[in-house]
Amino acid sequence: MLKFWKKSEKPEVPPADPPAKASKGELEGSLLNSPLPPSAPSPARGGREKQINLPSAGEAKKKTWRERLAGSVLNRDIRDLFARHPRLDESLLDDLETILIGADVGVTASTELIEDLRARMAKREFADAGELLGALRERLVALLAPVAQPLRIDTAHKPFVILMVGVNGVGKTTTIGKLARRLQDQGLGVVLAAGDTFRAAAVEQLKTWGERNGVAVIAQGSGADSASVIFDALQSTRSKGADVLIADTAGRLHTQGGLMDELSKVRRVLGKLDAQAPHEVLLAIDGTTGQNAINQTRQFRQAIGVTGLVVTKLDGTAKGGVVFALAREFGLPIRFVGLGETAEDLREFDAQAFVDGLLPSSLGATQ
Ligand SMILES: Nc1nc2c(ncn2[C@@H]2O[C@H](COP(=O)(O)OP(=O)(O)OP(=O)(O)O)[C@@H](O)[C@H]2O)c(=O)[nH]1
Ligand SMILES: [Mg+2]
Repeated sequence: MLKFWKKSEKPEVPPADPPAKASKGELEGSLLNSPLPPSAPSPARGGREKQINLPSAGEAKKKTWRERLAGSVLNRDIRDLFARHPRLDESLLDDLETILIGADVGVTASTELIEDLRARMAKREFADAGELLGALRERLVALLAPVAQPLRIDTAHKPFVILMVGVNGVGKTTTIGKLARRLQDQGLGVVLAAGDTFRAAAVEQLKTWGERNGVAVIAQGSGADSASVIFDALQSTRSKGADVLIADTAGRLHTQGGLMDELSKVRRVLGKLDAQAPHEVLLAIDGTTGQNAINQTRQFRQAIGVTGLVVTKLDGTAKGGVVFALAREFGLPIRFVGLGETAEDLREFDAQAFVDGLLPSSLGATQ
């Protein structure tokens, strides 16, 4: 974050197109960037001087939920549907149902949502298609609100142990990097365990992340036993007196029994040092995966007991709907969503901001 001190009352950089009402997630995201880094020069304090935050190269890319989610299939298809000047009739409901299912919301959740709208349309609750979209938005927020439960680091556990699991390439290691940075910014001492011992490159990836952000990474050579790396890391984190240990694990197919058993071993071994560890098992789900996300969640839940989800890669052209399917099917807390590749793109999950981003009310105002 570059900071300049100017006498001007007006920021030189206009705020990026905010939504009508800033959501909790957006406010929280912007506050993350507010503390003055220790290395920043101490500014001269004078009468009307005003602090202006200019984004650094990385932060310039930080976008609102709406900007990040605008490319989703759900957003695109509903925008197209409403742009065709829909009439408030059965065929609108049919088209909406097809779009929801096609965007991975899931057949059950989609049917329930449409049945509710159908009953209300029959009671003439909606004056136009825009009002129907408003009702759909409300139902979607209501579906997600119970699972929008932020990760709370209970400092009674020292360290608080987070185990990151998921299938190959979903964004586990990247999410660990982003999360470490976030927790550090909150003043917590973080240590990372390179528990993905399958590939040397995985250890390097985590080490690079640690070096860049000044976070200690506990690793052994590739081929080491994952459970023993994580066990050593817990001992070492304890002796350092750090607050949080985040352990990476190798990506595995939820159908690979042997590898899934390895996760139970990690839990068992950690339990020897702290009966309650890991305190959080975060399952990373790739937001572009579709309905397979349901199978993955079911299997990882059985194998290791998932306590929270991170849905990654929802930026770009993800369908967006899998978040609703997961919420309806499991009711597991969704801790974070990944809306891009930089540290700032890991956002605490916010049901209202997510629905606003996917389906802005303006989509219904096109008739
Ligand atoms: N666009 C986007 N890319 C992401 C996001 N999260 C992760 N990625 C990218 O996804 C790719 C895979 O990320 P990794 O963190 O290596 O995934 P992993 O689950 O650790 O992979 P394995 O260790 O091989 O199982 C990388 O190119 C990341 O930059 C996200 O939220 N948005
Ligand atoms: Mg990895």
